[in-house]
Amino acid sequence: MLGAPVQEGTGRLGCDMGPSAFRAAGLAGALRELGHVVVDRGNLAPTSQPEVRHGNAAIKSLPEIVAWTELLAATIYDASAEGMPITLGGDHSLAAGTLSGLSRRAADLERPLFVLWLDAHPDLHTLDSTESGNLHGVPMAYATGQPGFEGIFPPLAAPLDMARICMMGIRSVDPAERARLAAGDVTVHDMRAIDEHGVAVLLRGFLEKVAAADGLLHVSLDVDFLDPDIAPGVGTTVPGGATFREAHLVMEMLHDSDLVTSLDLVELNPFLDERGRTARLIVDLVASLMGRRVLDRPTRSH
Ligand code: B3U
Ligand code: MN
Ligand code: MN
Repeated sequence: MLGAPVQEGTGRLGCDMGPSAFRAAGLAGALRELGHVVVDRGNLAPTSQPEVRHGNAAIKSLPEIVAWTELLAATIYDASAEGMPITLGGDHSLAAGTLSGLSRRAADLERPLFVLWLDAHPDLHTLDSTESGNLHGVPMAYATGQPGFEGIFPPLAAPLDMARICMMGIRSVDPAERARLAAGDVTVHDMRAIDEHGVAVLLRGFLEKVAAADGLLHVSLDVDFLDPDIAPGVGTTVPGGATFREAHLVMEMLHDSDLVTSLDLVELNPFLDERGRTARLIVDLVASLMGRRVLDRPTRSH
């Protein structure tokens, strides 16, 4: 576990308390109860900020986010050699750093990196296209090598192949992101697809691809993937998100696949939460991902 209390990527304060809330909700204990060895490395903090600038005047806190990206890229690269890094956010801009570090690890291992992006948003803005200027909206564009990040963000060992990304829960897409998704071959299972087919069928198809390619699998879980009725502790609530059971089923299937090699938990804002219920829900979801199950034997899928 690594705390990354970055909040400058959102339009509001509070995500910096995310790592503390995950700890207070019992994340380490829940994983130890399942038999895992858990090491909490505490919270990271960048020590200096680069002098970076961009012509888009809307952009907020560019030096802070670039500093976090550099720090996380190096830290997650190292941590991925030792075990399964779980990055406790912090806002989703931190995924620029984790994906950068993991793409370097995947290149070293000569294994393809796959990403399951659980989010209401694709976070596929470039520095030029973001209108809000909130840099939690850009990590996917950076990680997939979209133009305009060069010389500002750290260079990637290899850009993430769009064909190895699966997004689930998507229900808020800006026009520039829509155009990028139309041009690339990211698999996008929006809420309509989930309603129509169910999460199990959609996720199984992706997991089969990861397994067939002997890939690394990074899971990036944005709290707003979940319906705001069950997960109010997030700054960008979008109605119509994943239900309690859909989210647990995704996590249970991920556990059974034995493919997940790293995890981001992002966008929890404890200031907006109701007595820790969102933090506790995320802890329970991570427990499902790490092996908690209803019965002491695998659940039969047929
Ligand atoms: N796409 C919008 C909204 C947004 C993206 N990510 C979150 N919100 N959490 C933007 O500001 O870029
Ligand atoms: Mn996000
Ligand atoms: Mn989101």
